[in-house]
Amino acid sequence: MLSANLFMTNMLHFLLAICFASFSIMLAGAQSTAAAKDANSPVRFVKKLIASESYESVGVFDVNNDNIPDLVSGSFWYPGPDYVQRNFIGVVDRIGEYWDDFSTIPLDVNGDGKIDFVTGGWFGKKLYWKENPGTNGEWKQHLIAEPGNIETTRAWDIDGDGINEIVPNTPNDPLTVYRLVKGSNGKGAGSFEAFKIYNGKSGHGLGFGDINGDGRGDFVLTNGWLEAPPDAFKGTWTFHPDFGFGDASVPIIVADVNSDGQNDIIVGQGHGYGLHWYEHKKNKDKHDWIKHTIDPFNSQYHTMEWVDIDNDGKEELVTGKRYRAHNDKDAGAHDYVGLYYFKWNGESFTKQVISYGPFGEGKGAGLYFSIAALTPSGRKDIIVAGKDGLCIFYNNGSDNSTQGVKK
Ligand SMILES: [Ca+2]
Ligand SMILES: [Ca+2]
Ligand SMILES: [Ca+2]
Ligand SMILES: [Ca+2]
Repeated sequence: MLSANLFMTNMLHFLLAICFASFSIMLAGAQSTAAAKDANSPVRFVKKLIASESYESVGVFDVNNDNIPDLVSGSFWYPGPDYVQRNFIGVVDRIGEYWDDFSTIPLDVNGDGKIDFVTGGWFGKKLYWKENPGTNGEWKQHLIAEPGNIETTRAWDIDGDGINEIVPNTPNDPLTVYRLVKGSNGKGAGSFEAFKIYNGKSGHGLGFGDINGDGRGDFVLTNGWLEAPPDAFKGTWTFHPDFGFGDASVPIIVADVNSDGQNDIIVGQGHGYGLHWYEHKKNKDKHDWIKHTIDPFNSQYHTMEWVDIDNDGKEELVTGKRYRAHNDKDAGAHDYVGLYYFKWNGESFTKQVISYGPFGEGKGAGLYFSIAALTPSGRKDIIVAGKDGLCIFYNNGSDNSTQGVKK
C-alpha cells in the first residue's frame, strides 16, 4: 500500500514536471514574440522611493569616486548602488514650504578631482557652490554671485571648451553667464567670471540651442531669443523678440522636432496648463514660429529633458508636473501629479505615462530632475525629487524578460 502511494506520488510529480516544462516552452515562445515587438513597445519603469524628503532638485554624480553614480538632493547624498544610506551635506534654508535650493549641477569647481555642485535659490537671491569634502563631513558653501531671485539654474557648454557654464534663470534681472576660471592645469580654480549678456529682465524660462543654424548656441528667453556673437564672451548678443511664452519652463528645449533641418522649440507652462512645441520656419533672416499643442490638460510643466529614453536612437521629451510649484496658487495645483515621456510619432507627440495619480501614488518631476544610467544595463533611469518625495524610476527597457530592478 505504501509503495503504491509512493508510485502515485512519483507519477504526479512526473506529470507536473511535464506540464511545467510545456508551460516554460510556451512562455519562452511568448517572450521571444514579445521581444520581436520591442521596437515599438513603450519602456517599462519600476519606481523606488528613496526618501520622503521635499527638496525639489536632485543631481546624479559620483561623489565618492568609486565609479558608481550617487544621488545628491538637498541636505543629503545617497551612495549608490543602493541609495539607502544618507550622508549629511549641510543645512538648506527653509522658507515656507520651500527649500531654497533649486538646482544640483555637478562641477568640479576647485579642480581637486572631487565633484562639487552648484545651486541657488529664489528667496536668498544667491548662487553658490558646495564643496565636496571627500569625507562624510559637511560640504562648505561658497558664494558665486548675488544675481537676484533665481527660479532655477542650468548649465550649458556655451564656448565649446568641454566645461559647462552656469546660467541661473533670474526672471526679474538681467541674464548673466558664469564661466569657471581654469588654472594652468586646465581644471577649475575655484572661482567664476561673470558675463552679463542681456540687460533687460530675463523673464520666467530659459533654454539654449542653435536657433539660426550658424553653429553657435543661442539663448531662449520667454519673450525672445538671444543670437550668439562669434565670441560668446566678447561680442554682443542680439535680442529677437519673436514670441511670448508666459511663465515658461526651465529648460526650454531647442531641438529639430520634425527633422526638417530647422531647430524648433518645446516649452512647458511652469505655473499653468499647457505643453507646446513651436515649429520653426526660417526664411532668410526671418523666423516664424507655428504653435502646436502637445498636452493642454496638465499644468506646471516646469522642467523637461530631451533625451533618448527608449534607446531607439531618437530623443523623447521627458517631463512632468512640478507638485505644488506655487503652493496652492497655480492653475491645476490640485490635479493629479505625473511623470511622462512624449514620443514623436512622425506627425505629433504620443504621451506615455510613467507615473500618474494623487499625491503619494503618482509622482511629479520637481524643479530639477536627472536622467542617468544607474545600473550596468546602461539604460537611462529617471531620478526625480519634489515636494512629493525623492524617487528613482528604473528603466527596464521594453523587453518582457527584463522585469525587475537590475543592479
Ligand atoms: Ca572639487
Ligand atoms: Ca546660433
Ligand atoms: Ca524643425
Ligand atoms: Ca528614443
